[in-house]
Amino acid sequence: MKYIKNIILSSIVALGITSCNDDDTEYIYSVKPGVTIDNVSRTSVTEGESFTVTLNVDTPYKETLDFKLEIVSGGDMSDFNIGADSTDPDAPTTVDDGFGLDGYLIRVPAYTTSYTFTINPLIDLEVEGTDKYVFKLRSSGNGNGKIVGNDSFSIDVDNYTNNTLGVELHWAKDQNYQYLDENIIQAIDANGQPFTYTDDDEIINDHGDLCGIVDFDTVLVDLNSGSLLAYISGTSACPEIALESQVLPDGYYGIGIDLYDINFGFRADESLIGSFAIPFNLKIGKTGIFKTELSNNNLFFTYDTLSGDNGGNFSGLKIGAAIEVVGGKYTVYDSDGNLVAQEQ
Ligand SMILES: [Ca+2]
Ligand SMILES: [Ca+2]
Ligand SMILES: [Ca+2]
Repeated sequence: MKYIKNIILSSIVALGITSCNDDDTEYIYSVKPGVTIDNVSRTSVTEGESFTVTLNVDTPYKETLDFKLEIVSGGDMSDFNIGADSTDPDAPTTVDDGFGLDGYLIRVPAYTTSYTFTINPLIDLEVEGTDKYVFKLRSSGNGNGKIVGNDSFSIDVDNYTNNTLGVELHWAKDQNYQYLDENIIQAIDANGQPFTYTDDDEIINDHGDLCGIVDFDTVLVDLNSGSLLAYISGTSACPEIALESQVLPDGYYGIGIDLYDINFGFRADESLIGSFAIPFNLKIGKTGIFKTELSNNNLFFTYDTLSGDNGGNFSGLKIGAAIEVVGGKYTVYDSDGNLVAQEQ
């Protein structure tokens, strides 16, 4: 009997040691709540349509249960987002967050038995067939919950089509540059009068994403009359994307790119040394029906006129591409007039 007691005692001591190594001893005796993928609201959608996924929790828990949603096949992270509003989605995780592959955190609130979240397959310019997106849910973050049963689900996503003009302008690039720091110093002379002088000028090497430095907008131009017709996309976003601009009647159009602003965030005594080109990539199409793209590395430079310096009067505008529309079909040319693609 004494021998058995000793065993029990040493077991308790062992448990005690385990508990001390854990942040919170009471978890040792608790069972993880089991979470089941209970319902996927649709079996097929078209890009732009949302569907919901409902999770059931077998035992309500006093803390949130963290899971991560990943796309396994059929698409990638740019093909969907999650959240009640697809235009203001939840923030995705990245590898830097320490949750592994890129995905979305799904946080089941404390004390709930059922939780529903929304997945939004996104409209894009791509001309595609039907994709089968396969998603996987895994325990993540605080690891409070565990998946019971099937941890994956799938949905068929049909290509969305629209006869309107779609334009995507991309200009992300990590750019190296140098700037001069004049170290302008404000001082007071012997007579108590303020004066400025420059101390040792410094040349500083730096780099930055042109997405955050340059602001382009896109504008539709009638190339027959030379008149500006409308903004295609004039936001602070990078890239500038407008997937459903307008149906273009037969005619000859320019995709104008307006250089609105360049802002390195320099202080008054700092200035760019030299200059560099601002490359862009332009995708043009009818959403889901026709798409082509071109790149240009020598149309825009850092010394170009900025529209924003002139009250947004389009003085920074250049024609990035031309579209000839005949019988509703597009023929796309680059800024030098070279044929890029023709809609069949
Ligand atoms: Ca797609
Ligand atoms: Ca598509
Ligand atoms: Ca812009």
